[in-house]
Amino acid sequence: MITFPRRAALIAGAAALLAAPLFIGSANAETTHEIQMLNKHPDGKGNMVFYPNVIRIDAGDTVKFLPEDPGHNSASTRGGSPKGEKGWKGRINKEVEVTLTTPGFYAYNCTPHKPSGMVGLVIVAGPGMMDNMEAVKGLRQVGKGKQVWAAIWEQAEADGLLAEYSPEAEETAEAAVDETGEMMEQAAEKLDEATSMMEKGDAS
Ligand SMILES: [Cu+2]
Repeated sequence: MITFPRRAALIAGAAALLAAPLFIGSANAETTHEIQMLNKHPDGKGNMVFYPNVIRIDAGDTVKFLPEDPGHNSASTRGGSPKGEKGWKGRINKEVEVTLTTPGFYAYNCTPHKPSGMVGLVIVAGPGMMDNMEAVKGLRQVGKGKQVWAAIWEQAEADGLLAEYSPEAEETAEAAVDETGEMMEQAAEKLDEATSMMEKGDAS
């Protein structure tokens, strides 16, 4: 019979094995990304901010803008979306949710606080994503927006968010997901075995 500490360790180990690959596997699914609209940056980096103000997502993912503080909205910046994309215009104090299917660069701002630097960038990875990069980078910003816009692009560059979409990298990621899927099946089998061993132990 399996003693209690051993049984607890076994269950904890199996649970960890099962939980970790599940998390990796979900990276491939369509995801919702949240961006807060705030009066103050949580780390003191200025007032009137989108947080975070630059993200890279996969085509088909959704971005949700949350009105955490009053007085803000999220609206596409004119000329700041890929060709054929109309963009969005959220109302003040309202949550707005957009699903972005066309790869490329999307500039947006808060209508009342654009001159205060409340601007942001969403990068949608996929084929053809680079087509409008220079156009969006060169958008004319006003007031403090100029400074924030420059900082956003520096940050994006530093974090590797401006990298061209690569199908090879995508395939590698998919292969890794397949591999973790197999690991999960094996772990599930082991868990079944362990459970039936425990049940036998309990019965004796
Ligand atoms: Cu605002």
